[in-house]
Amino acid sequence: MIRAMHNRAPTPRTRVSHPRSHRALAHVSAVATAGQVAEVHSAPAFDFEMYMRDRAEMVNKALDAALPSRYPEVLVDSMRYSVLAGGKRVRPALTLAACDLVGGDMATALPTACAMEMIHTMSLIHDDLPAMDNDDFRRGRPTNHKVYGEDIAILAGDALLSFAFEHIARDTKGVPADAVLKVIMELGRAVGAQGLSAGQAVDIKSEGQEVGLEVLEYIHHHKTAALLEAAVVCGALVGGADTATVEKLRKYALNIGLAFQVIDDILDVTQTTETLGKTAAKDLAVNKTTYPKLLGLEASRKVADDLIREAIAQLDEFEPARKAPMVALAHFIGYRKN
Ligand code: GRG
Repeated sequence: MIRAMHNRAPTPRTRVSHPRSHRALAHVSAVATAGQVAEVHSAPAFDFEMYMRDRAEMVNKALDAALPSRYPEVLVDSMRYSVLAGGKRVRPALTLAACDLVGGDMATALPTACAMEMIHTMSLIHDDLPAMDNDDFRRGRPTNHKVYGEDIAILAGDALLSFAFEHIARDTKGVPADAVLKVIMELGRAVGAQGLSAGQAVDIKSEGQEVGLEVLEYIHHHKTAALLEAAVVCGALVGGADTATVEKLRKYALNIGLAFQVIDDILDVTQTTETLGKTAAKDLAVNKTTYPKLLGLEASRKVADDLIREAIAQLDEFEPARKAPMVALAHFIGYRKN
């Protein structure tokens, strides 16, 4: 059902009543039984902090080695400035975890994981531009265009986007060519006119407008969930997953993807700029429609909880120890503070 919402174009500026949209989400809570939730909470001890530190270190090293570092310095400095500025590294962690979950060799997924982070960073650079969200602060430092100028920031984003695909195609080793092709197709779709670009276009054009839940879900699915979906699905493809498993993991990803943006909306009004590393209360300032604005904080929190539960329910067939990282990543996304 989430897949159907993902593909369907909303009617812009039509207000959809909350009850209908809530019915759409109602099955979410029904699917995850109390037993499943209990199983998640009693899963074997798993040190998520250590896991993420380890994954971030692995990805940061690989990014540093992969990113170009020669002439023209201004362009490569600008690319490296934003990519190596930190960030939670959730998308590459998901790619590596999905590959591992389906029995693949994580090393083979490292170029794809890095590509996810390059494209994510590229989207942040462009999102922060004056023509888009016009932000001065990202990952705890001045935004790319504040340091390098708008012209170079645009080019750094362009270069990161194309380099991501080049990196996957050239540096993925030990994976059948047809799986690499599928990865490139998934990623291309996720960022194009049916993915991030679409979500961003509708988001921008909806600013200051009366927007209902259906349009908001369209924006969140495309602007945010699409790349998280690609991160998980591409990790599974590199790991050699069969179609049924890929599609299960896609559902997991679409649920955590929507939850990610619902939580982002909540954090915008509940956290400080310092905690977020980006300007807080920005959605309010530009009168953006968000989940808290449409539903209130408590109901938004419940939507996120239900989505996380539904995501975890997709992992039923895997043993607790094997799925622990994917379960912990879902929890982290649902309960993060920045
Ligand atoms: C990729 C072709 C292409 C176009 C991009 C600008 C744009 C079109 C889309 C904007 C996408 C965007 C910035 C969505 C917001 C997603 C989001 C909640 C980002 C924050 O992610 P975190 O919290 O950030 O993972 P860190 O800094 O931790 O990585």
